[in-house]
Amino acid sequence: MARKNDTPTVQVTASPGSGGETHQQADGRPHITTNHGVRISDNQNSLKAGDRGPTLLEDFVLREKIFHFDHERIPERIVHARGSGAHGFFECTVAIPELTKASLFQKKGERVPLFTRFSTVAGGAGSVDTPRDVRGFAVKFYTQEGNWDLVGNNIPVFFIQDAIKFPDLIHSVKMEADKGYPQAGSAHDTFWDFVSLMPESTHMVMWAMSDRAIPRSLRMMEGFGVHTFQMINAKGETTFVKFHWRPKLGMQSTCWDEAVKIAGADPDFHRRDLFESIESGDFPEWELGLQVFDEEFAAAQSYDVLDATKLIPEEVLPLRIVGRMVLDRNVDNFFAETEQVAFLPTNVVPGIDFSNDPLLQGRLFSYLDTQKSRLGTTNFHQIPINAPKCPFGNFQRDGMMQMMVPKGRANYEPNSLGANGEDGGPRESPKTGFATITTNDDRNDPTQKLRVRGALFADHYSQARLFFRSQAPIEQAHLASAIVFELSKVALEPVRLRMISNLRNVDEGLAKRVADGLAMDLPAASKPAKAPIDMEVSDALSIVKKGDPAMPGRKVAILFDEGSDKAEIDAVVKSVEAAGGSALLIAPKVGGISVKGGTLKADGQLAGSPSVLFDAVAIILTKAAAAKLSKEGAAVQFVMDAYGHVKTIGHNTGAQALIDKAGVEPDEGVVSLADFAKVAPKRHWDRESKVRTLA
Ligand code: HDD
Repeated sequence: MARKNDTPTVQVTASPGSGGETHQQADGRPHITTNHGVRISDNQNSLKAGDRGPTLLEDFVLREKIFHFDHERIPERIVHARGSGAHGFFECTVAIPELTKASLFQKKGERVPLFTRFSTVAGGAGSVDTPRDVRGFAVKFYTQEGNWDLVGNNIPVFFIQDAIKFPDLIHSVKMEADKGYPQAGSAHDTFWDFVSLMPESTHMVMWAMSDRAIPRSLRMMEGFGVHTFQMINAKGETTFVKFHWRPKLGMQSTCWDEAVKIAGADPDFHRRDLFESIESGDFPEWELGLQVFDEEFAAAQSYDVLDATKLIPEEVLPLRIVGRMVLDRNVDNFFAETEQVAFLPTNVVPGIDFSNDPLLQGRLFSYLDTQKSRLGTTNFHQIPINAPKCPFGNFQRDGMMQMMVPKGRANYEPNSLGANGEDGGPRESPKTGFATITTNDDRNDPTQKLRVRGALFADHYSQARLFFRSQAPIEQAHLASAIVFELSKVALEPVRLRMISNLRNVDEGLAKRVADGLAMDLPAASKPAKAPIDMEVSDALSIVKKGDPAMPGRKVAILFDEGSDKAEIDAVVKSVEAAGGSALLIAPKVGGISVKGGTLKADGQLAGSPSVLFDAVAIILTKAAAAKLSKEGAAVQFVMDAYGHVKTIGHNTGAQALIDKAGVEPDEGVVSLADFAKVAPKRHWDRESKVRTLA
């Protein structure tokens, strides 16, 4: 359930036992073990049959080691594969409660931890750091209200206006599909072909061909949220906002010739620069600036603020600096942290919201999807670098690599398990939970984004009532009995009561029958959100009212034994088959049984072919066989069940003793062999009240 994500410590070589001396060598070093904790005595030699013999399959130490190695890599990011990250913090330098209720902006001096990853876009994970390319600038704030990911670039605009063009853009810029090159560069046919056909890319091309695309250091780049976002304050007032990161060191770029030479001299130039500066205590720092504006401002511009290929010049709308980001800790493990970090533009916190920018809207789909593909499980949020640092929990369960062990049975909501003294799990927070800003970005458009259902959806009972009232009496009895049975299995009395309260809105008679069946007092009716109405009864909703079933597709059993009349048996088989059913012969023994007129083999042995497997039964016996089978439990049960399950029973006069023994009373469903096929598929519901009590 809800848990706090403590800073993870990963012991690569230590036994994962209780710690302490027994898990350490004499010199204090931990034992090397298998993944399952077994100490390894020799990590240098595999197990062989003799000193020059083949390696043995038995060597689980070798196999586990190679197996794990074989699976070390995960799919690299489809874009931004090459990246470098670091831990740090965000500090609010100017509180802005008038703009947003987001907790990280409420108090000057307040800090939240964060993780930032910078990246190139086009190249693979092992490509060089200094191609001419856009740089990713992604920040994950671990706030007390959940993670906020600001997934931006070092350029304030983008190539395309609509996310539907993103796969085309990326296909065109990455290495060409047939050749597999160039790596990490846009200087090739397909990229320029694409942008030449996409006039909306022109602005971004200016930026991408500028010195911004060959930064001197990751520490010397600006960052941008690119899109227009929204903020909402505690009073519910909203505003548009664009986010900017400003490097304390100022901006600097390389010369192109320099960038090319650095690629050869030090392919890891930026990664090394970031790592070493943090290692030496020279912590990179950025200011967070906001461009804040309203609908009136937006409407007054010559471009659409929802268009990600446009920026708002600072001279028109100056930045308001509200905080700073300091990166002060390198990762302990590149893979566990930088590679596994999963940024999601959908990660917003109360106080921050999206706009209708169609590029942003598409991103809201894409990132969650890609993380499943990259990290292999919907539980990627449990990986320490991705997990919130505030308590979190819900009713999502299971999935690959589940690390949590939730207790109890509350894995759904609503539930009333808490009233029973159980842990009912977490609940919605209507006041403090994230609530989408309802107004449309175009405030003149009355359409609202709402989590609601239309007013008529509130009628929950009229059609339940229609269904119940449309059933034949026997069907109503079955339905009531079924609820009685199910609720009798419910140990939580308030649940039974609540259910009966609800049933009173369906049909008073039904509620009463259920209450009686459970020997409970009838509780007050629950108050429906909308009072039910009486709809015209519909016979089409009833099985019984649709008429008697026909023979095709039905199975009939013919019980016989030694001495039975083959002619009688053949006649029943023929009539059943003629009507479209299938007849199967059942006898105490399956091999050749001598009957009057020949020998017959049975399709099923009596003990293994109870009458529940058939739609109707015919019993064709001699008097002697009937007397014998009356002492045979399987035979008596066969008939008793057919009777109890209100099936048609056809029989000859010889079978009477068995019929009587099974307690069969004459009714329209107990017939002679001559009439059998006509009524065989039918259930004789009038009989049911004689064989069981229904609610
Ligand atoms: Fe994206 C990664 C930035 C548009 C789909 N994107 C990714 C990363 C950054 C950006 C910085 C790397 C995050 C990391 O370090 O792990 N992307 C942007 C910006 C965009 C943008 C600033 C436009 C303003 N992206 C964009 C669109 C789509 C994507 C329109 C798809 C419709 N982006 C992805 C992705 C990636 C990704 C495929 C690959 C790896 C990942 O998400 O985690 O889902």
